[in-house]
Amino acid sequence: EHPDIAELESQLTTGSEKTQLPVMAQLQAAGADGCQVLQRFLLNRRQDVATFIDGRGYELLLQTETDETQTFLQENFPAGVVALNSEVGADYLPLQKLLARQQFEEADRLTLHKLCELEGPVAVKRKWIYFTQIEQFPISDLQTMDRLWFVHSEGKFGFSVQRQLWLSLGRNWEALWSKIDWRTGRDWTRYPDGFTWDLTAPKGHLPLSNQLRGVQVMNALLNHPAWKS
Ligand code: UYC
Repeated sequence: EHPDIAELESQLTTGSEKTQLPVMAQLQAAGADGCQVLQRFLLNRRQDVATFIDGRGYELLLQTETDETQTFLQENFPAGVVALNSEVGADYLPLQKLLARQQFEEADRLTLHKLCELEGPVAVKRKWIYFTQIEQFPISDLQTMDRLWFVHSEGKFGFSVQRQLWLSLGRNWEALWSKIDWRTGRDWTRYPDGFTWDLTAPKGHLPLSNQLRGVQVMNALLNHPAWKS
């Protein structure tokens, strides 16, 4: 039957995040009227720091692909819902575009590339970062990438999520690997096909950090001052 748009709107504005996620999907499915509610909702929240609720709303409108929603996004959120801050003039728009479409595998590769760029041209060529350089990486750049992952994964992915899990496991790497499905028993998960490139993955599964050369890169990333405020 016809969903009651007004009822959904009131659930959207008063509900918990857990309620808001399915309500947003129902509004999008309800067509133009529902999408207008989503648009108003996003506009009303845009003074605040974006959460994964804003990310989901943005994604749903993006998926709608009507002229109205696309014009709305272009005019009001041309770079998405996360501020793409960088201290070094890096462009995070391509990462935003991949994550907003939940293209997690491509986004993971691009994240690795952006980290290499933060180190410099030698790292870009080498295709992996050297752990001693990581503490020099700008806070705002790491926070931007983390926020993009978090906001476009219903709060599941990102370095700060991995850090929280790692701390909650008493900083035990072995425990973290199993928790985030990077290892099962003695077997490392195989790149890329063993990993789960969608939201059915466990919390903290992405982005990846290749452990082939040891844990120092991951250790330096999760200990960066970006997560300590
Ligand atoms: N890979 O196994 N990985 C690669 C992971 C390991 C290996 C890339 C993560 C274990 C080789 C990414 C895990 C291991 C290559 C990841 C994982 C291993 C490769 C692409 C679980 C063997 C290069 C970016 C911890 C026992 C050959 C990059 C190839 C690539 C990520 C092997 C993102 C999280 C110890 C040989 N692995 N990696 O850095 O396929 O090359 O290109 O971590």
